Amino acid sequence: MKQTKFTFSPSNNYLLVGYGITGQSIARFLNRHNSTCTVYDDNPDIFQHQKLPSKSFKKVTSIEQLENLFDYQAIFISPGIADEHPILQKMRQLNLQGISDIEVFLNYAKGTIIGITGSNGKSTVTRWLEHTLIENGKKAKAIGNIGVPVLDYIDTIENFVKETNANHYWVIELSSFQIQLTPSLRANLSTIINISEDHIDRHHSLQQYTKVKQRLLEVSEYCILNRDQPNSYLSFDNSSTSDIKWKNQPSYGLSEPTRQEDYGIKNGSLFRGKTSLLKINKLQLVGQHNILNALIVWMFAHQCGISDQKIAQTIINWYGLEHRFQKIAYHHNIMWINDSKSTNVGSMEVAIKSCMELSSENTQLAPSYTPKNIYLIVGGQSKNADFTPLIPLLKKQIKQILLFGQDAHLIAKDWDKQNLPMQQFTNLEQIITHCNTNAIKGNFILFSPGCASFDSYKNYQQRGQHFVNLVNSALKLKL
Ligand code: UMA
Ligand code: ADP
Repeated sequence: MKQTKFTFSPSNNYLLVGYGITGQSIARFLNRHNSTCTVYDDNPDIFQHQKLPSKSFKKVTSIEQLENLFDYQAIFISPGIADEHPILQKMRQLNLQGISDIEVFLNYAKGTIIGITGSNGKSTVTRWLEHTLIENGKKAKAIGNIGVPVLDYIDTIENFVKETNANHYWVIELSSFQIQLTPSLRANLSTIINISEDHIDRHHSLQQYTKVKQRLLEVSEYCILNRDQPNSYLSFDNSSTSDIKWKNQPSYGLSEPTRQEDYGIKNGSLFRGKTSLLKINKLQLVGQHNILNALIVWMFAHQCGISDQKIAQTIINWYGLEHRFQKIAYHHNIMWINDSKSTNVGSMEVAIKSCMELSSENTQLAPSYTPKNIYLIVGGQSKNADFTPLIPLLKKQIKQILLFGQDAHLIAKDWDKQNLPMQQFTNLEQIITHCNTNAIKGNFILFSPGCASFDSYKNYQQRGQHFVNLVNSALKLKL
C-alpha cells in the first residue's frame, strides 16, 4: 500500500494499538491535545498497571470490541505489533494505513534531525553522539527506539513550536518497525551502521529488512555510509541507479581512508583522509565495532560544526552503556562479561571477537590469549535467525556453548552437526553454577545471548541484571 503523509489535528478521535511505553506516551500526548482515544492491547493485565490518562479514553482487548475502523482520524500502531496482527490485517483489507508516534513528532520538529539505524550499535552511537554534542554546548536529545518515546518531548504543540528552533539536535534511534510506520520520515543526517540478520520473523527476509532500513538514507539530506558493508546501502537489484547516487557520499570503515572526506583507521589512530584525529587507545570502549561507532560519532559531530580538537576532548569521556560488552567481574583471572543487549547473530559475533581482541592486548586487565577460552551463554527468542554463519568462529574460539531459554533447541539444531561442545540447561542459575565450577584461569564467561529476552524477562535490562546478580552471588560463595 502506498503510504501517505499524515498531519496531526488536535481535538479528534484516535485508535491506539499497543499500550507499552510508546502507546502510553501517545495516549498522554492525545490527552494533552483534547483528543479522545480508544486504546487496544492484547494483554488485559497492562491496564491494571498502566491507567489510561483520561476517563473518556476507552480500553479494548479484543478486535470484536472495536467499532468501525473508519471512525478514527488515525490509527497509531506501536512498533512491536506485527503485520500479521488481526487489526493490521483488517486495516490492509480496508486500505487504511497505521502510523507511528515519530510521524507526528516530525510534523513539528525544528532543528537538525539525525536518524540512526542498523542492526547493532544504534543505542551506543545515539547516546555517544548525544554526549558529544551536549559536552560541546549543543541542545541535543537522544530519543526514539533508545527507550525515550518522541512525543514525550512535545508538551503542547504550541509550546514545542515556540520553544524549539534551528539550534536543536534530535538524535533519533530508529528501528525498522518505526521506519515502516513513518510515511513522513526525514533526516538531515543519517546512517545505517550495519546490517545483519535480525527480526526475520517480522520482515521475512534479510532483503526485505534491509530495504526498510535503506529508506532512511533515501529521505536524508546527507548520509554517511559503512564502506565495509556495501549491502547496508546498495540496492539488491544491481541495475538500480540509486547505487550510483551513493558513490560520492562520505564513508567510514576499519581500513585506511583513501579520500579526504572518508574516515578510517591507520597506525592505531582514527583518521579523516590524511588527517590523524585520535589514538584509538584513548577511547574507553573496547572492540573494533566501537572504533566504528566512534568514527560515526565523529563524522556527525563534525558535520554539526564541532572542531576536531573539541570532539577529541569529549569523545574520550564516554564510558558506554550498561549491558553492552560490560566487564562485570575479573576474578581469579576469569573474566565475566554481561552483553545482555546482544539480541542477534551479529552482536554475538562482535562480542566473541572483542574477547579475542581483549586477550591479545596482553595486559593485566584481561586473560591472555589462548584459543578456545570462551564459555558462551546463548538463548532466548531467536526470531527465526540462522545461527550457522557463526560456526567457523565458534569452532576456533569457544570452549563450551551453554544454551538456555525458549529457542535453545532451535539454536542447538543449527550448530549440532558440527560437533561443537554444547550443553542445554533449564535456567541461567544452572549455567552460572556450571561456569563457576568449571572455568579455569584465562577463561572468559561471555553472556551474549544473541536472542530477544521476552521469553523469560521484561526486557534485556532485566535479563542483564539477573545475570549480574547471579554472578555476584556465585563469586561471593567462592571467596
Ligand atoms: N502488544 C499487543 N499485541 C501484540 C504485540 C504487543 O497488544 O501482538 C502490546 C503488548 O501487550 C504491550 C505493548 O503492545 O503492552 C508493547 O508495545 P511495543 O512492543 O511496541 O513496545 P513499547 O513498550 O512501546 O516499546 C517500543 C520498542 N519496542 C519494540 O519495538 C518491540 C522499544 O524498543 C522502544 O524503546 C520504545 O518503543 C520507544 O520507542 C525496544 C526494542 O526491543 C528496545 N526494539 C527492537 C530492537 O531494538 O531490536 C526493535
Ligand atoms: P542496538 O541499539 O542497535 O541494539 P547497542 O548499542 O545497544 O545496539 O548494542 C547492541 C549489541 O551490539 C551489544 O551487544 C553491542 O556490544 C553490539 N554492538 C555495538 N556496536 C556495534 C557495531 N557497530 N557492530 C556490531 N555490534 C555492535
